[in-house]
Amino acid sequence: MVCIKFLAFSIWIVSISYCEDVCYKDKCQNIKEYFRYLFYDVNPPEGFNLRRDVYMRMAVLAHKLKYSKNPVLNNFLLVLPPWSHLVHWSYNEYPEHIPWSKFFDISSLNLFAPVIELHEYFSQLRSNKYTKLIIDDIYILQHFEDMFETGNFEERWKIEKCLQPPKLRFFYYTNITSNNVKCLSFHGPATKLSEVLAQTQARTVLFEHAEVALHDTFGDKIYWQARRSMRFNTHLREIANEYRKKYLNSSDENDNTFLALDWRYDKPKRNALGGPYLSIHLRRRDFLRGRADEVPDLNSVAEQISDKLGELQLQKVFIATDTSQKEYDELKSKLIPKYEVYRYIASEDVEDEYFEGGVAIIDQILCSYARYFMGTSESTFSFRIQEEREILGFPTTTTFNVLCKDKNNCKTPSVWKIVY
Ligand SMILES: Nc1nc2c(ncn2[C@@H]2O[C@H](COP(=O)(O)OP(=O)(O)OP(=O)(O)O)[C@@H](O)[C@H]2O)c(=O)[nH]1
Ligand SMILES: *[C@@H]1O[C@H](CO)[C@@H](O)[C@H](O)[C@H]1NC(C)=O
Ligand SMILES: *[C@@H]1O[C@H](CO)[C@@H](O)[C@H](O)[C@H]1NC(C)=O
Repeated sequence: MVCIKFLAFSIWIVSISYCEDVCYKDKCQNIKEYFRYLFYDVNPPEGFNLRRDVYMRMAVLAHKLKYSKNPVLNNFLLVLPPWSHLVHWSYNEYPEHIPWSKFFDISSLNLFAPVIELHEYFSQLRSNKYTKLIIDDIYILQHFEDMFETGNFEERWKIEKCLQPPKLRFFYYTNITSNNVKCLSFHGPATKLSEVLAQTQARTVLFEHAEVALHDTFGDKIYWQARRSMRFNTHLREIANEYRKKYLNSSDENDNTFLALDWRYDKPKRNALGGPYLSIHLRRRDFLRGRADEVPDLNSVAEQISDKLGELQLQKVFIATDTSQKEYDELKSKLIPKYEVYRYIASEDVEDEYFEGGVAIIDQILCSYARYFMGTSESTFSFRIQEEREILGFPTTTTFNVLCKDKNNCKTPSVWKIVY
Protein backbone atom coordinates (compact mmCIF):
# COMPACT_ATOMS: atom_id res chain seq x y z
CA MET A 1 0.00 0.00 0.00
CA VAL A 2 1.14 3.48 -0.71
CA CYS A 3 0.88 4.46 2.89
CA ILE A 4 3.42 1.93 4.02
CA LYS A 5 5.82 3.14 1.41
CA PHE A 6 5.29 6.60 2.65
CA LEU A 7 6.10 5.57 6.18
CA ALA A 8 9.23 3.81 5.08
CA PHE A 9 10.53 6.76 3.15
CA SER A 10 9.56 9.48 5.48
CA ILE A 11 11.17 10.92 8.53
CA TRP A 12 7.77 11.73 9.93
CA ILE A 13 6.31 9.86 12.82
CA VAL A 14 2.76 9.16 11.80
CA SER A 15 0.12 6.74 12.91
CA ILE A 16 -1.66 4.50 10.43
CA SER A 17 -5.05 6.11 10.91
CA TYR A 18 -3.47 9.45 10.29
CA CYS A 19 -1.80 8.07 7.22
CA GLU A 20 -5.10 6.94 5.74
CA ASP A 21 -6.19 10.50 5.91
CA VAL A 22 -3.22 11.73 3.99
CA CYS A 23 -2.53 9.04 1.46
CA TYR A 24 -5.03 9.33 -1.26
CA LYS A 25 -3.89 8.27 -4.73
CA ASP A 26 -0.12 8.03 -4.99
CA LYS A 27 0.67 11.42 -3.67
CA CYS A 28 2.16 10.37 -0.39
CA GLN A 29 5.37 9.30 -1.99
CA ASN A 30 6.12 12.90 -2.49
CA ILE A 31 6.93 14.44 0.84
CA LYS A 32 6.11 17.91 -0.51
CA GLU A 33 2.47 16.93 -0.73
CA TYR A 34 2.34 16.66 2.99
CA PHE A 35 0.72 19.65 4.63
CA ARG A 36 -1.05 20.22 7.90
CA TYR A 37 -3.75 22.86 8.16
CA LEU A 38 -4.14 25.38 10.92
CA PHE A 39 -7.58 26.97 11.01
CA TYR A 40 -8.67 29.76 13.29
CA ASP A 41 -11.76 31.85 13.90
CA VAL A 42 -12.62 34.95 15.93
CA ASN A 43 -15.46 35.84 18.29
CA PRO A 44 -18.37 36.85 16.00
CA PRO A 45 -18.95 40.40 17.38
CA GLU A 46 -15.38 41.53 16.67
CA GLY A 47 -14.93 44.10 13.91
CA PHE A 48 -12.84 43.94 10.76
CA ASN A 49 -9.85 45.80 12.11
CA LEU A 50 -9.59 43.83 15.33
CA ARG A 51 -9.77 40.68 13.19
CA ARG A 52 -6.80 41.95 11.23
CA ASP A 53 -4.94 42.15 14.52
CA VAL A 54 -5.86 38.55 15.40
CA TYR A 55 -4.62 37.50 11.95
CA MET A 56 -1.23 39.00 12.80
CA ARG A 57 -0.99 36.93 15.99
CA MET A 58 -1.79 33.77 14.03
CA ALA A 59 0.50 34.73 11.16
CA VAL A 60 3.39 35.14 13.61
CA LEU A 61 2.54 31.68 14.96
CA ALA A 62 2.47 30.23 11.42
CA HIS A 63 5.75 31.98 10.59
CA LYS A 64 7.45 30.55 13.68
CA LEU A 65 6.06 27.06 13.05
CA LYS A 66 7.53 27.10 9.57
CA TYR A 67 10.99 27.78 10.97
CA SER A 68 10.56 25.73 14.15
CA LYS A 69 13.34 23.34 15.15
CA ASN A 70 10.67 20.72 15.73
CA PRO A 71 10.13 19.25 12.22
CA VAL A 72 6.60 17.99 12.94
CA LEU A 73 5.57 21.64 13.08
CA ASN A 74 7.12 22.85 9.84
CA ASN A 75 4.37 21.96 7.40
CA PHE A 76 1.43 23.93 8.71
CA LEU A 77 -0.53 26.18 6.38
CA LEU A 78 -2.64 28.87 8.00
CA VAL A 79 -6.17 28.76 6.58
CA LEU A 80 -7.68 32.24 6.19
CA PRO A 81 -11.21 32.38 7.62
CA PRO A 82 -13.64 33.85 5.06
CA TRP A 83 -15.40 37.07 6.06
CA SER A 84 -19.06 36.56 6.91
CA HIS A 85 -21.72 38.44 8.88
CA LEU A 86 -19.49 41.16 10.28
CA VAL A 87 -21.49 43.17 12.80
CA HIS A 88 -20.73 46.54 11.21
CA TRP A 89 -21.52 45.41 7.69
CA SER A 90 -25.05 44.95 6.41
CA TYR A 91 -25.91 41.36 5.63
CA ASN A 92 -28.84 39.05 5.05
CA GLU A 93 -29.36 35.49 6.25
CA TYR A 94 -26.86 34.04 3.77
CA PRO A 95 -23.25 34.13 4.87
CA GLU A 96 -21.09 35.96 2.34
CA HIS A 97 -17.87 33.94 2.74
CA ILE A 98 -15.80 36.76 1.29
CA PRO A 99 -12.28 35.51 0.56
CA TRP A 100 -9.24 37.42 1.82
CA SER A 101 -8.10 38.13 -1.74
CA LYS A 102 -10.86 40.76 -2.03
CA PHE A 103 -9.12 42.83 0.60
CA PHE A 104 -5.49 41.72 0.72
CA ASP A 105 -2.70 40.69 -1.59
CA ILE A 106 -2.38 36.98 -0.81
CA SER A 107 1.05 36.56 -2.39
CA SER A 108 2.30 39.34 -0.14
CA LEU A 109 0.84 37.64 2.95
CA ASN A 110 2.56 34.46 1.82
CA LEU A 111 5.95 36.10 1.92
CA PHE A 112 5.59 36.25 5.67
CA ALA A 113 3.49 33.23 6.63
CA PRO A 114 2.31 30.22 4.65
CA VAL A 115 -1.40 30.91 4.11
CA ILE A 116 -4.19 29.37 2.06
CA GLU A 117 -7.77 30.46 1.49
CA LEU A 118 -10.49 28.13 2.74
CA HIS A 119 -12.02 27.89 -0.75
CA GLU A 120 -8.67 26.71 -2.12
CA TYR A 121 -8.51 24.01 0.50
CA PHE A 122 -12.10 23.03 -0.34
CA SER A 123 -11.14 22.63 -4.01
CA GLN A 124 -8.30 20.35 -3.05
CA LEU A 125 -10.67 18.24 -0.97
CA ARG A 126 -13.24 18.13 -3.75
CA SER A 127 -10.70 17.12 -6.35
CA ASN A 128 -9.98 14.19 -4.05
CA LYS A 129 -13.71 13.40 -3.90
CA TYR A 130 -14.33 14.62 -0.38
CA THR A 131 -17.70 16.25 0.15
CA LYS A 132 -17.13 17.27 3.73
CA LEU A 133 -14.36 18.65 5.83
CA ILE A 134 -13.99 16.76 9.09
CA ILE A 135 -11.55 18.72 11.21
CA ASP A 136 -9.38 16.41 13.31
CA ASP A 137 -9.03 18.58 16.40
CA ILE A 138 -10.99 21.66 17.40
CA TYR A 139 -9.92 23.69 20.39
CA ILE A 140 -12.23 26.40 21.63
CA LEU A 141 -10.06 28.88 23.45
CA GLN A 142 -11.35 30.39 26.68
CA HIS A 143 -9.84 32.40 29.51
CA PHE A 144 -8.98 30.60 32.76
CA GLU A 145 -12.01 31.04 34.94
CA ASP A 146 -9.92 31.96 37.97
CA MET A 147 -7.48 34.26 36.20
CA PHE A 148 -8.93 37.56 37.30
CA GLU A 149 -9.92 36.37 40.78
CA THR A 150 -6.56 34.89 41.67
CA GLY A 151 -4.51 37.32 39.61
CA ASN A 152 -2.61 34.37 38.19
CA PHE A 153 -1.43 35.71 34.85
CA GLU A 154 1.29 33.16 34.20
CA GLU A 155 1.39 31.63 30.75
CA ARG A 156 -0.38 28.29 30.78
CA TRP A 157 -2.90 26.09 28.98
CA LYS A 158 -5.12 23.21 29.98
CA ILE A 159 -8.00 21.24 28.46
CA GLU A 160 -10.93 22.01 30.74
CA LYS A 161 -14.69 21.89 30.80
CA CYS A 162 -16.32 24.33 28.43
CA LEU A 163 -17.48 27.57 30.01
CA GLN A 164 -19.91 28.07 27.13
CA PRO A 165 -21.70 25.27 25.28
CA PRO A 166 -19.56 24.72 22.16
CA LYS A 167 -21.12 25.77 18.90
CA LEU A 168 -20.96 23.12 16.23
CA ARG A 169 -21.12 25.16 13.09
CA PHE A 170 -17.85 26.45 11.70
CA PHE A 171 -17.30 29.41 9.38
CA TYR A 172 -21.04 29.35 8.66
CA TYR A 173 -20.67 26.15 6.62
CA THR A 174 -22.83 23.07 7.07
CA ASN A 175 -20.24 20.73 5.57
CA ILE A 176 -17.55 21.27 8.20
CA THR A 177 -17.70 19.05 11.25
CA SER A 178 -15.49 17.42 13.82
CA ASN A 179 -15.65 14.48 16.18
CA ASN A 180 -13.19 16.02 18.52
CA VAL A 181 -14.12 19.38 20.01
CA LYS A 182 -12.41 20.43 23.23
CA CYS A 183 -12.22 23.58 25.29
CA LEU A 184 -8.78 24.95 25.94
CA SER A 185 -8.26 27.36 28.81
CA PHE A 186 -5.39 29.47 27.63
CA HIS A 187 -3.28 32.38 28.70
CA GLY A 188 -0.27 33.45 26.70
CA PRO A 189 0.91 34.49 23.27
CA ALA A 190 -0.36 32.80 20.12
CA THR A 191 3.05 31.16 19.64
CA LYS A 192 2.41 29.17 22.81
CA LEU A 193 -0.25 27.32 20.83
CA SER A 194 2.67 25.52 19.18
CA GLU A 195 2.87 23.46 22.39
CA VAL A 196 -0.66 22.27 21.74
CA LEU A 197 0.18 21.51 18.11
CA ALA A 198 3.36 19.65 19.05
CA GLN A 199 1.45 17.03 21.02
CA THR A 200 -1.13 16.15 18.39
CA GLN A 201 -0.70 14.35 15.09
CA ALA A 202 -3.87 15.84 13.75
CA ARG A 203 -3.61 16.99 10.21
CA THR A 204 -6.27 19.68 10.58
CA VAL A 205 -6.57 21.78 13.72
CA LEU A 206 -8.97 24.64 14.40
CA PHE A 207 -8.58 27.23 17.15
CA GLU A 208 -11.86 28.99 17.82
CA HIS A 209 -11.83 32.31 19.69
CA ALA A 210 -8.25 32.91 18.57
CA GLU A 211 -8.53 36.45 19.98
CA VAL A 212 -7.92 34.89 23.42
CA ALA A 213 -4.30 34.32 22.39
CA LEU A 214 -2.16 37.43 22.66
CA HIS A 215 0.59 38.97 20.61
CA ASP A 216 3.97 37.35 20.91
CA THR A 217 5.76 40.64 21.36
CA PHE A 218 3.67 43.62 20.46
CA GLY A 219 5.49 46.10 18.27
CA ASP A 220 8.74 44.22 17.63
CA LYS A 221 10.40 43.50 14.28
CA ILE A 222 8.41 40.32 13.61
CA TYR A 223 5.16 42.10 14.47
CA TRP A 224 5.95 44.76 11.87
CA GLN A 225 6.97 42.20 9.27
CA ALA A 226 3.58 40.55 9.67
CA ARG A 227 1.96 43.98 9.46
CA ARG A 228 3.93 45.04 6.41
CA SER A 229 3.00 41.82 4.62
CA MET A 230 -0.67 42.86 4.84
CA ARG A 231 -0.64 44.83 1.62
CA PHE A 232 -4.10 45.63 0.35
CA ASN A 233 -5.61 44.18 -2.81
CA THR A 234 -3.94 45.88 -5.80
CA HIS A 235 -7.19 47.03 -7.36
CA LEU A 236 -8.32 48.73 -4.14
CA ARG A 237 -4.98 50.55 -4.06
CA GLU A 238 -5.45 51.63 -7.69
CA ILE A 239 -8.91 52.99 -6.97
CA ALA A 240 -7.52 54.99 -4.05
CA ASN A 241 -4.62 56.25 -6.17
CA GLU A 242 -6.98 57.49 -8.87
CA TYR A 243 -9.01 59.35 -6.28
CA ARG A 244 -5.85 60.89 -4.83
CA LYS A 245 -4.82 62.11 -8.24
CA LYS A 246 -8.24 63.33 -9.33
CA TYR A 247 -9.38 65.17 -6.21
CA LEU A 248 -6.46 65.60 -3.86
CA ASN A 249 -3.53 66.42 -6.16
CA SER A 250 -1.70 63.58 -4.49
CA SER A 251 0.70 61.11 -6.09
CA ASP A 252 3.67 59.09 -4.87
CA GLU A 253 6.05 61.22 -6.98
CA ASN A 254 4.91 64.47 -5.37
CA ASP A 255 4.32 63.06 -1.91
CA ASN A 256 7.41 60.87 -1.53
CA THR A 257 5.36 57.88 -0.52
CA PHE A 258 6.91 55.15 -2.61
CA LEU A 259 7.06 51.61 -1.26
CA ALA A 260 9.05 48.69 -2.64
CA LEU A 261 6.95 46.34 -4.76
CA ASP A 262 7.78 43.61 -2.25
CA TRP A 263 7.43 44.65 1.43
CA ARG A 264 10.60 42.75 2.34
CA TYR A 265 12.62 45.43 0.58
CA ASP A 266 11.02 48.40 2.33
CA LYS A 267 13.59 50.60 4.02
CA PRO A 268 13.20 52.61 7.22
CA LYS A 269 12.48 56.24 6.40
CA ARG A 270 10.80 59.30 7.88
CA ASN A 271 10.66 61.64 4.93
CA ALA A 272 7.21 60.95 3.49
CA LEU A 273 5.49 64.25 2.75
CA GLY A 274 1.97 63.12 1.92
CA GLY A 275 -0.59 64.78 -0.32
CA PRO A 276 -1.64 68.40 0.24
CA TYR A 277 -4.63 67.55 2.40
CA LEU A 278 -5.61 66.85 5.97
CA SER A 279 -7.26 63.48 6.62
CA ILE A 280 -9.76 62.71 9.33
CA HIS A 281 -11.15 59.44 10.59
CA LEU A 282 -14.40 60.24 12.30
CA ARG A 283 -15.81 57.10 13.92
CA ARG A 284 -19.48 57.47 14.91
CA ARG A 285 -22.26 54.86 15.03
CA ASP A 286 -21.62 52.46 17.93
CA PHE A 287 -18.87 54.78 19.25
CA LEU A 288 -21.50 57.41 20.02
CA ARG A 289 -23.13 54.96 22.38
CA GLY A 290 -20.15 53.01 23.65
CA ARG A 291 -17.74 55.92 24.14
CA ALA A 292 -19.98 58.95 24.48
CA ASP A 293 -17.52 60.78 26.72
CA GLU A 294 -14.78 60.59 24.09
CA VAL A 295 -16.63 61.45 20.88
CA PRO A 296 -16.79 65.20 20.10
CA ASP A 297 -19.88 66.92 18.71
CA LEU A 298 -19.87 68.20 15.14
CA ASN A 299 -19.25 71.85 16.00
CA SER A 300 -16.14 70.86 17.86
CA VAL A 301 -15.02 68.57 15.01
CA ALA A 302 -15.48 71.38 12.49
CA GLU A 303 -13.52 73.76 14.70
CA GLN A 304 -10.65 71.32 15.14
CA ILE A 305 -10.52 70.68 11.39
CA SER A 306 -10.46 74.35 10.43
CA ASP A 307 -7.88 75.16 13.11
CA LYS A 308 -5.63 72.43 11.77
CA LEU A 309 -6.13 73.40 8.11
CA GLY A 310 -5.21 76.97 9.05
CA GLU A 311 -2.13 75.84 10.92
CA LEU A 312 -0.97 73.60 8.06
CA GLN A 313 -1.99 76.15 5.42
CA LEU A 314 -3.98 73.55 3.52
CA GLN A 315 -7.23 73.92 1.60
CA LYS A 316 -8.45 70.34 1.47
CA VAL A 317 -9.73 67.92 4.04
CA PHE A 318 -10.56 64.28 3.34
CA ILE A 319 -13.05 62.79 5.77
CA ALA A 320 -13.45 59.04 6.29
CA THR A 321 -16.42 58.28 8.46
CA ASP A 322 -19.09 55.70 9.15
CA THR A 323 -21.71 58.34 9.80
CA SER A 324 -24.83 59.17 7.77
CA GLN A 325 -24.77 61.40 4.71
CA LYS A 326 -26.93 63.84 6.68
CA GLU A 327 -24.40 64.25 9.45
CA TYR A 328 -21.54 64.43 6.96
CA ASP A 329 -23.37 67.19 5.04
CA GLU A 330 -23.89 69.07 8.26
CA LEU A 331 -20.18 68.90 9.05
CA LYS A 332 -19.29 69.88 5.51
CA SER A 333 -21.58 72.93 5.66
CA LYS A 334 -19.57 74.18 8.64
CA LEU A 335 -16.33 74.08 6.62
CA ILE A 336 -17.28 75.34 3.17
CA PRO A 337 -16.79 77.66 1.35
CA LYS A 338 -13.52 78.41 3.09
CA TYR A 339 -12.24 74.84 2.68
CA GLU A 340 -12.72 71.97 0.23
CA VAL A 341 -14.24 68.90 1.87
CA TYR A 342 -14.03 65.39 0.37
CA ARG A 343 -15.59 62.05 1.14
CA TYR A 344 -15.09 58.89 -0.90
CA ILE A 345 -18.34 57.60 -2.37
CA ALA A 346 -17.95 54.22 -4.03
CA SER A 347 -19.51 53.53 -7.41
CA GLU A 348 -22.03 50.72 -7.54
CA ASP A 349 -19.47 48.55 -9.34
CA VAL A 350 -16.95 48.99 -6.55
CA GLU A 351 -19.60 48.29 -3.88
CA ASP A 352 -20.74 45.15 -5.67
CA GLU A 353 -17.22 43.87 -6.09
CA TYR A 354 -15.66 44.81 -2.73
CA PHE A 355 -18.56 45.40 -0.35
CA GLU A 356 -18.42 47.70 2.66
CA GLY A 357 -15.10 46.19 3.68
CA GLY A 358 -13.39 47.24 0.46
CA VAL A 359 -14.88 50.73 0.66
CA ALA A 360 -13.62 51.08 4.24
CA ILE A 361 -10.14 50.01 3.06
CA ILE A 362 -10.16 52.68 0.34
CA ASP A 363 -11.04 55.22 3.06
CA GLN A 364 -8.12 53.94 5.13
CA ILE A 365 -5.70 54.20 2.21
CA LEU A 366 -6.82 57.76 1.49
CA CYS A 367 -6.26 58.71 5.13
CA SER A 368 -2.82 57.11 5.04
CA TYR A 369 -1.45 59.30 2.27
CA ALA A 370 -2.41 62.69 3.72
CA ARG A 371 0.09 65.26 4.91
CA TYR A 372 -1.47 65.09 8.36
CA PHE A 373 -3.89 62.64 9.98
CA MET A 374 -6.32 62.97 12.87
CA GLY A 375 -8.18 59.86 13.97
CA THR A 376 -10.72 58.86 16.57
CA SER A 377 -9.39 58.02 20.01
CA GLU A 378 -9.26 54.25 20.72
CA SER A 379 -10.62 53.23 17.32
CA THR A 380 -8.98 50.13 15.87
CA PHE A 381 -9.82 51.51 12.42
CA SER A 382 -7.67 54.57 13.23
CA PHE A 383 -4.87 52.38 14.66
CA ARG A 384 -4.58 50.55 11.34
CA ILE A 385 -4.24 53.91 9.51
CA GLN A 386 -1.52 54.96 11.93
CA GLU A 387 0.37 51.73 11.22
CA GLU A 388 0.02 52.27 7.48
CA ARG A 389 1.55 55.74 7.87
CA GLU A 390 4.43 54.31 9.89
CA ILE A 391 5.08 51.92 7.00
CA LEU A 392 4.94 54.79 4.48
CA GLY A 393 7.56 56.65 6.50
CA PHE A 394 5.77 59.74 7.83
CA PRO A 395 7.17 61.75 10.74
CA THR A 396 5.27 60.50 13.81
CA THR A 397 3.97 63.99 14.66
CA THR A 398 1.80 63.90 11.52
CA THR A 399 0.25 60.56 12.44
CA PHE A 400 -0.46 60.10 16.14
CA ASN A 401 -3.21 62.67 16.52
CA VAL A 402 -6.84 62.27 17.46
CA LEU A 403 -9.88 64.49 17.52
CA CYS A 404 -10.37 65.76 21.04
CA LYS A 405 -13.61 65.51 22.93
CA ASP A 406 -13.18 69.26 23.42
CA LYS A 407 -10.37 71.71 23.93
CA ASN A 408 -9.97 70.87 27.62
CA ASN A 409 -10.31 67.16 27.14
CA CYS A 410 -7.67 65.98 24.75
CA LYS A 411 -6.17 62.51 24.89
CA THR A 412 -2.79 61.91 23.32
CA PRO A 413 -2.71 58.53 21.62
CA SER A 414 0.10 56.04 22.25
CA VAL A 415 2.89 56.25 19.71
CA TRP A 416 3.76 52.82 18.30
CA LYS A 417 6.74 53.38 16.08
CA ILE A 418 7.67 50.99 13.33
CA VAL A 419 10.65 48.70 13.94
CA TYR A 420 12.73 47.08 11.19
N1 LIG B 1 -16.15 53.39 4.87
C1 LIG B 1 -15.89 53.57 6.18
N2 LIG B 1 -16.32 52.66 7.04
C2 LIG B 1 -16.02 52.85 8.35
C3 LIG B 1 -15.29 53.96 8.81
N3 LIG B 1 -15.15 53.85 10.15
C4 LIG B 1 -15.76 52.71 10.50
N4 LIG B 1 -16.29 52.10 9.41
C5 LIG B 1 -17.05 50.86 9.34
O1 LIG B 1 -17.29 50.41 10.63
C6 LIG B 1 -16.61 49.18 10.85
C7 LIG B 1 -16.14 49.18 12.29
O2 LIG B 1 -14.85 49.49 12.44
P1 LIG B 1 -13.80 48.36 12.68
O3 LIG B 1 -12.55 49.07 12.86
O4 LIG B 1 -13.84 47.32 11.67
O5 LIG B 1 -14.30 47.70 14.02
P2 LIG B 1 -13.42 47.36 15.23
O6 LIG B 1 -12.33 46.42 14.87
O7 LIG B 1 -14.37 46.97 16.32
O8 LIG B 1 -12.72 48.74 15.49
P3 LIG B 1 -13.25 50.01 16.24
O9 LIG B 1 -14.65 49.69 16.63
O10 LIG B 1 -13.13 51.15 15.26
O11 LIG B 1 -12.29 50.11 17.38
C8 LIG B 1 -15.55 49.09 9.76
O12 LIG B 1 -15.24 47.77 9.41
C9 LIG B 1 -16.24 49.79 8.62
O13 LIG B 1 -17.11 48.92 7.95
C10 LIG B 1 -14.87 54.91 7.85
O14 LIG B 1 -14.23 55.90 8.14
N5 LIG B 1 -15.20 54.68 6.55
C1 LIG C 1 -18.81 22.96 1.42
O1 LIG C 1 -19.88 23.79 0.99
C2 LIG C 1 -19.49 24.95 0.31
C3 LIG C 1 -20.73 25.81 0.05
O2 LIG C 1 -21.77 25.08 -0.40
C4 LIG C 1 -18.76 24.58 -0.97
O3 LIG C 1 -18.34 25.74 -1.65
C5 LIG C 1 -17.55 23.74 -0.60
O4 LIG C 1 -16.84 23.34 -1.73
C6 LIG C 1 -17.98 22.52 0.22
N1 LIG C 1 -16.79 21.81 0.65
C7 LIG C 1 -16.53 20.56 0.28
C8 LIG C 1 -15.29 19.94 0.81
O5 LIG C 1 -17.25 19.97 -0.46
C1 LIG D 1 -0.42 69.93 -7.42
O1 LIG D 1 0.81 69.67 -6.76
C2 LIG D 1 1.95 70.07 -7.48
C3 LIG D 1 3.20 69.55 -6.76
O2 LIG D 1 3.08 69.65 -5.38
C4 LIG D 1 1.96 71.58 -7.67
O3 LIG D 1 3.08 72.01 -8.40
C5 LIG D 1 0.67 71.95 -8.42
O4 LIG D 1 0.57 73.35 -8.52
C6 LIG D 1 -0.56 71.41 -7.73
N1 LIG D 1 -1.74 71.61 -8.55
C7 LIG D 1 -2.84 72.19 -8.11
C8 LIG D 1 -3.96 72.29 -9.12
O5 LIG D 1 -2.96 72.60 -6.99
